[in-house]
Amino acid sequence: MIRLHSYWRSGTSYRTRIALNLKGIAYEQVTHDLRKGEHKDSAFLDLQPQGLVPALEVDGDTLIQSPAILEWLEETHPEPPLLPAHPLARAQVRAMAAIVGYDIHPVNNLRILKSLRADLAADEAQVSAWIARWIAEGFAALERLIARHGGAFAYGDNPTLADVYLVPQAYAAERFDLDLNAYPRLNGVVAHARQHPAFAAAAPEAQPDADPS
Ligand SMILES: N[C@@H](CCC(=O)N[C@@H](CS)C(=O)NCC(=O)O)C(=O)O
Repeated sequence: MIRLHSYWRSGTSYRTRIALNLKGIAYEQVTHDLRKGEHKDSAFLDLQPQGLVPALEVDGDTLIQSPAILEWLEETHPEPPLLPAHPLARAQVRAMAAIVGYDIHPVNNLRILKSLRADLAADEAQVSAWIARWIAEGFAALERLIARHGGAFAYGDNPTLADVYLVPQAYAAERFDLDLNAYPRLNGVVAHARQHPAFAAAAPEAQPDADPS
C-alpha cells in the first residue's frame, strides 16, 4: 500500500507524483489543505513532525522529505532510471535538481512567505519581488546547464530527476507571473515534459483535490 499525503498545488508533492508516475507505481492520495493549515493537524504531525507535505506511507512506514522519497523510489524501483548510469552524469543531474530543491523552493515556501509578511512587514509587491528574485537566479543557471546537457529533456533525451524538480518549479513561476520566455531552453524542455503522460497525470489541475478558486 502506498499513500501519498499531499496538496494539489504543492511543488514538493507534484515532484513526488511525477516520480511515482514515471516509475509506474500505483498510489492513493490524502490531501492536506495548506490554505486551511491542515498540515499542522496533530494526526499529520505524527506522520511528518515538521508539518510539511509530502509524506509517503509505505506498508506501515512513513517516508518524509521529497529528496529522500525520490532517492528511495530510485533505489527500490530502478526502472525506468531517473539518474544516468555514469557517476559524473548522476552528479550533474543531482546538481540541476538541487538548484530547484535546495536553492529556489525552500526560500519561496509558504512558511517563508508568511514570515516575510508577519515578521518583516513585507507587502505583497515585496513578497512577489522576493519570489521572482530567487526563481530568476536559479532559472538563469538552469538555462545554461540545460544548454550544456539538455536534449528533449533537461538532461539528455529521457526524463531525469532534473525534470522531476524543474517542472513543478516552472508551474510555480507561472503562478507568480514570471515570463518563462526569458529562458528558452528551459521553457522548451518544460513544454516537452508536460506532454509526457507521467507529468500530465501529476499536474496540479489533474489532482482530485484541485481547487483553483
Ligand atoms: N524539504 C521539504 C519541503 C516540504 C515543503 O516545504 N512542503 C511545502 C509544500 S511545497 C509545505 O508543506 N509548506 C507548508 C508551509 O510552509 O507551511 C521536502 O522537499 O519535502
